[in-house]
Amino acid sequence: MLALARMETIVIGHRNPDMDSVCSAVAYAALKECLGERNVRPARAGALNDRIAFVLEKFGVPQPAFLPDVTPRVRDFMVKDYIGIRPDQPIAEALARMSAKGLRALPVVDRDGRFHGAISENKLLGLVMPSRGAAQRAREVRASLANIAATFEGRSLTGPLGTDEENYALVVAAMDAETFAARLKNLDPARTVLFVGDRDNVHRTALEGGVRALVVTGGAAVDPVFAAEAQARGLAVILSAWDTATSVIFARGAMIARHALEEVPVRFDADTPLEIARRSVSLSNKLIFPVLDEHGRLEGILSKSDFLKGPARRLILVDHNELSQAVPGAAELPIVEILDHHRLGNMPTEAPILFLNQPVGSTCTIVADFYRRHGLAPARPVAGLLLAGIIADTLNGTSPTATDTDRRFLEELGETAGIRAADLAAEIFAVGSPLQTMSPAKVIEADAKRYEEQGVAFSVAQIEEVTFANFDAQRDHLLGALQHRVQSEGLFFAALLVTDINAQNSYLLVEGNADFRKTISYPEHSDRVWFLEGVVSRKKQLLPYLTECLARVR
Ligand SMILES: [Mn+2]
Repeated sequence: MLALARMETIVIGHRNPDMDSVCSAVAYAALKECLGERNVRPARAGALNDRIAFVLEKFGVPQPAFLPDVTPRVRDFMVKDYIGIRPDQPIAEALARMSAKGLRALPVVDRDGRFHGAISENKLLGLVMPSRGAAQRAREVRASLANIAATFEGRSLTGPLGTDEENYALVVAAMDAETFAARLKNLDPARTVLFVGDRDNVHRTALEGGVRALVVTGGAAVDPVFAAEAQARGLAVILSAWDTATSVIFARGAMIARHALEEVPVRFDADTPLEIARRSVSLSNKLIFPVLDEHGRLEGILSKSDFLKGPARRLILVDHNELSQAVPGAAELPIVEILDHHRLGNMPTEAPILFLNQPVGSTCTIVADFYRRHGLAPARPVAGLLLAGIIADTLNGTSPTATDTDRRFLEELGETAGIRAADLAAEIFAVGSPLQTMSPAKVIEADAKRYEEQGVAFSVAQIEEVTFANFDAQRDHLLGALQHRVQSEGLFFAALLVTDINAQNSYLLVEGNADFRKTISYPEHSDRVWFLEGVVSRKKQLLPYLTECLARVR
């Protein structure tokens, strides 16, 4: 249940998002919300072009969140409100915090937020209760008198207690004064803290023997005259309400955290991909790992148990189904639904999912159909976005990919949105000609899709223009940009389809493998540029053609 409560569902289109993928993501997330699903958010994997921004603004819909990468990272799993301990605090306090919260380790952090190391249950156990082989350490404690007294809420009768650390020996005088006097000869009195009940003669022996501190246990009273003499001669006298054995056990917790530190050489920053963190953590015997910011301050703590948490996000993919086109990191998250109208190129999934791939003109048509099936009408702004998505993908119902279903929704959604499809189409395509408003590098990547087939990778981009008037001036720059992309991404070829949506024709520009280019049989417009009469669809017309050409040279 906990995992479900924090689970967020992201509806997201392909990289280099186009109108259809952005609008279908927003509209489908809105439908999920209407259906009562919680924590469903639309997102986009890339920048919005001017036409998409125009449509969102026209219908008053905020831009979906920009999520360039969904790889699970340390920041999604670390604990930010961790419980820590300062280096100058006693380990007794660390133990109290650990046992109160059931923790097995604490980070040691100073007042500036700097991480010093960890304190673990295991290490503390060894310090407080050494093995028999280390028995001579069993009564030693490196601490100040003030911290020792604090562990059993002791009250000093001889003024403020020292705050300098020493290696003290905790000694119990469960014997008569004479035996103790003999034993004191084998001790270093200046480092001895003596625990004893109401035995006045032992108190006196301790004072005469130069013992550093006397803890009078069991709530026993001490003669004020003795206390005054002790103060004058430098013997600290401390009252404990606890019995001797309990007071000694508590006193062992007086050591400060700094001396009980364990180094933690494995450190992360919040951006570290979780998988990389998992590998380092699996090789370490530590329990907690610091997540540090760029100033070396502790931002969070990653514990081994954090890796058992389920993923915090799951994905609904719209307008694509191939992982090579999906937002980076998608393969590491559960994909719970796919709505698409492209060729199948998806990986097998582990669990059954809703997969709807319908050969219609746009994903927005599929989403509009979902509303209809649920007996719901999209709100006016959502209808506007759905309309825009269908218009952009089907060139307002004229592309060979357009179906009667698309055209029917163009009509219906126009009524709901309060604008005729033809009018919205004119407004959309009048916004910024890509050739005039974008750099050649941006033009060829704005809507580029990458494919992997027959052992090679290639990319195909498309832009829509309302005229070819600006084409010739940009042609050589576009070829240069394609050439650059071929080299930088190691592609077999890179193509750009420039479509005149009024005349319903396209130019095809191809850079890359020369043998491949020779297989293109359309009329040549100029070097590496062909004229494709009646071709307006990358998916339905161009891609099958390019795949065929590719088969001839592979
Ligand atoms: Mn589409």
